[in-house]
Amino acid sequence: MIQTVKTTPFSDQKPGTSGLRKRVTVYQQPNYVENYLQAIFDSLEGFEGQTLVIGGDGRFYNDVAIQTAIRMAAANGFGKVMVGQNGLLSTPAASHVIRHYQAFGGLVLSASHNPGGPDGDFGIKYNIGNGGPAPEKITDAVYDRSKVIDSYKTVDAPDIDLGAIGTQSVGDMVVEVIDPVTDYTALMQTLFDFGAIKALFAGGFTMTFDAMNAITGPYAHKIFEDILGAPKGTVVNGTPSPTFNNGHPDPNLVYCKDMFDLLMTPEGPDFGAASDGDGDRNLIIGKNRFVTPSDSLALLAANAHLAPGYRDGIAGIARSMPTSAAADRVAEKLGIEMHETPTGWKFFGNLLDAGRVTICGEESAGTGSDHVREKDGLWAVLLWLNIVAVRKQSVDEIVRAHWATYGRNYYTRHDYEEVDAAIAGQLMDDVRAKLPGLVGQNFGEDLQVAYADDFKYHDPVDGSTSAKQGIRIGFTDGSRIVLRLSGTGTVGATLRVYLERYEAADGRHDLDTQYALEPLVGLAEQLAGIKQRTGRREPSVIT
Ligand code: G16
Repeated sequence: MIQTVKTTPFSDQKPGTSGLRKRVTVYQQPNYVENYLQAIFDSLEGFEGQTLVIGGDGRFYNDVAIQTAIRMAAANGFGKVMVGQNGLLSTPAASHVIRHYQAFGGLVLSASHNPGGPDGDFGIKYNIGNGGPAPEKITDAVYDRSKVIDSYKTVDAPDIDLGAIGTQSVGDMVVEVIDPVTDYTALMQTLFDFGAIKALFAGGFTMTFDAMNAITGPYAHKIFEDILGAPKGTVVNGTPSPTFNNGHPDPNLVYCKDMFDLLMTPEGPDFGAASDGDGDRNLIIGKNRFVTPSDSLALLAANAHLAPGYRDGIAGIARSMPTSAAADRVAEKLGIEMHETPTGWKFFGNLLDAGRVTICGEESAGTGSDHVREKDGLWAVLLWLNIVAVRKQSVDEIVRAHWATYGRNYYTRHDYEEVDAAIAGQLMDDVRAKLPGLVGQNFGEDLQVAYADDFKYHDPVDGSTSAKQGIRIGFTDGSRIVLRLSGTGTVGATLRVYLERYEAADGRHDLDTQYALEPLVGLAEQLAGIKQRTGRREPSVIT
């Protein structure tokens, strides 16, 4: 029954920041999915008879790839596949299911916040037994294998009925279709004070949650409306659609502008939130107050003890390098470990497993904790609600009080998307070449370069190193310019410019962010010549 099918390698199956993301049309090439899956299985050892979790965000091509993955898992010797009903599992829920059922690993089928549909993006990511994205040691092996692969294994079996909860079989392998929401919801109930949040809603607190026609809809309806008692209609765009209803499921101020505008009006709700395609990112907006992801990380870390799951405090905090240093100040005050890692949730895994950090976060709208090994959009929303319920203050009041204690890190990211890859690479090389000469130089009245380097990470747990993780130019006053190329884009290169300026606790906290960062924007342009090289007059996206 097991078939070995001949194939020829593709040269472009190098996993990026988070798995292999490509246009759907690339994935639709004959054997493209099969090659990549076989390259993953060939890079793993010891899964004979073990369980593989499979889930996705419901985007176009999920159904096809899932059936292929099930047949190949059976042919490669897995004992069992657990798959979410209709192929659905949010990324954090998949991470939880892997951990909860002690699976060998899992396949997460998603391109996250990238658009879906026949002309959109698709992705496959392998997660290891701790529930987190495979570390570079594995993703490098997968890429190496993909370059020489000459056959894959599958079985001749009909499709599984993904709609039917319960057990079926493919060859000798058991396939269990599970409800995607149940286990995750139970986990959230162990972490947060659902009674306090319920009382908050019962007292008239209003919220709008935008599931962006993506995976969090079923989870959000269940948790916010059914369990916590928020009125029906609190969750909008709550039905997952293969094309995300032709939307762009990225919870930022560009794609959630209507929500932002609503929250800035007196008639708007008290709280607005959104999550992305696969449910791991979050957007938090209070009435009259957008909370930047970097600030959100710092605030959640500073207040986590107000939620039952973190009552005893947190062991440490980790943030990706481009994320602002706001969380560092919290860690310093709490006297706990602080880690700066490269971009990519996979780099937090070792620190979480070793118990050295409890809360992690990134400027790219991801926050999470040691409850799973992925960032978790709904977790962040629930922790915010828990904090608001206990402190009995608005989001705006909580944010201002935080700045008054720790100071404010003004922060923005300017993205230049779909830039010619060669031009972007040259730009980075040229800035890199300037770095040694920058230290000690003064720019304008108060910007003196304290350090300038290409970030290299030394993992304190397993001793591995990851070089060339982004250019950092730091100034003596705590300001920073960071430049790096995205590892999640699917066309050309995306240049990200991250800008940060620190204003002390007794300083000015009410400036417009773009205004506050104007000198640094100008300096980044002066050093990198972005406009002239790319021909762009302005960034594609400002977050
Ligand atoms: C992924 C990674 C994150 C990263 C983000 C952006 O998130 O898990 O760690 O911050 O991509 O990466 P880049 O700047 O390389 O595009 P997601 O939500 O896309 O899975």
